[in-house]
Amino acid sequence: MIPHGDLVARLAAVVGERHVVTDADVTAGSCVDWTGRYRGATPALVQPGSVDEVAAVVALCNEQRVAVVPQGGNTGLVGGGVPLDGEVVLSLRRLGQVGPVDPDAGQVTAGAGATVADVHRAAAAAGWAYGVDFASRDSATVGGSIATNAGGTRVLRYGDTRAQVVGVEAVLADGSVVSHLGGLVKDNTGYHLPSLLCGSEGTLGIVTAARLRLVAPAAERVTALLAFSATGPAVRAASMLRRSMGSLEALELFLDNGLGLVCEALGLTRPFPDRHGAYLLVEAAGPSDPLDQLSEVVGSIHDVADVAVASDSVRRAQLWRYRDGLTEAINTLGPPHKLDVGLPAGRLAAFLDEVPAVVVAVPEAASARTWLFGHVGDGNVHVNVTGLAPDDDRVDAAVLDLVAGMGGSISAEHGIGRAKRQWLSLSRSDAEIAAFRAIKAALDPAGILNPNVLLPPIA
Ligand code: 2HG
Ligand code: ZN
Repeated sequence: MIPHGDLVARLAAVVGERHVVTDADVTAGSCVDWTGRYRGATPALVQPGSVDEVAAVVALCNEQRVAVVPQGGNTGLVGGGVPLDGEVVLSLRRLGQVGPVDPDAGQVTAGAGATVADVHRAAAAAGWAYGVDFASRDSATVGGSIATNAGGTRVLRYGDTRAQVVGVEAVLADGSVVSHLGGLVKDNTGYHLPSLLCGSEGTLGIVTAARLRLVAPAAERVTALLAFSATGPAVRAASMLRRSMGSLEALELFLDNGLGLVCEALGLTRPFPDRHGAYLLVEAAGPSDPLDQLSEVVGSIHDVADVAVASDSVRRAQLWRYRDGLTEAINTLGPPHKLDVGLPAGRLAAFLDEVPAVVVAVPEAASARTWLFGHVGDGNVHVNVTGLAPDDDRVDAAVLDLVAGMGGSISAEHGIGRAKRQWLSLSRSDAEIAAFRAIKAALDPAGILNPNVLLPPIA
């Protein structure tokens, strides 16, 4: 292994001395994930300012067999973007360029370090919209959202990040650059590298820019919070809303304990005088006001216990705060165990009802607290458990077993990262994992690109 000082000097020769940070006090924020559950250390945080510099850094690390963790806004939730094994951290934040928007195609090319909010702003300024949105939009980057194939609240309407990526520019492990940013919608010329890189968690290449498709902006938007006595009626109503309203853009579920926690942690007033078992946050958007249609559909759902409706942006944002504040509010209780899972629609209500009992049945978890919420329109539940030791993964195992037993996925949208790699076989067959390993070996033979995530270690 190259001596530390030599590596730092050679990295500095590529990106400039001030863009190689070795002071542990300064790198500390890049070495711990957003939840505080995953914490490591790095010999160097490298901040290249161009694709050529990224390529030169990666080529150097490949030659010297130095492992690299790419990092964007560091908002990942599965320990996949922090140096848990002393890797070099390669920050893409300086590649933050966006635009110009191509007004004819409705596309924009964005650098990996641009935030998702930057893309929203650029799209809106040109009369378009970006189809992916989630609460960490102001920090999460385009590169990170592609590496994790981020989902969020609008997958229901526009699909996940993969569905927005028309082309990518990426640096491969040997330092070569693949770039296909022309933006052709139909282009059947071989393997689709954007699909491969979306969700690859930095293990196959480092995305440096992407060509993103934009969508038509909605002139009118309405948000409603519906209260139900329990999860069953809420899940049934979600399915009915999907069937009845083509303008549906978001369909989010949370339970009463989560609502109470958000109100307490963020100082919000409860939305309804009474407490209810489950809540659905519904948003519809389109060229004409969806309020009448939403009111009619909600009026036909017999077991809605209470409703709050908002059309103006201030009141809509207040309703969203009850949902978007959950992650932040849960973190006030200490590092949570986060299990982002996907269930077949028909098993969703049963899963939501069974999880809390499965958690407290685990040894030493009797006083753990379970918080359930998520994108119910996509069958995506965020199981958060607090009150557990960060490295005690018995609850994780029990919940993921339950998910797999119900035919679900152990990761709906956050990825596998470090958190779930030991359970990959619950969702993927031996043959699939062997194919993953073959792809990894072909593209990164020295194993330097985020080598400790996604694939389980070979025993
Ligand atoms: C969300 O939907 C994010 O808010 C975070 O995916 C989920 O905190 C979580 O578990
Ligand atoms: Zn989510």
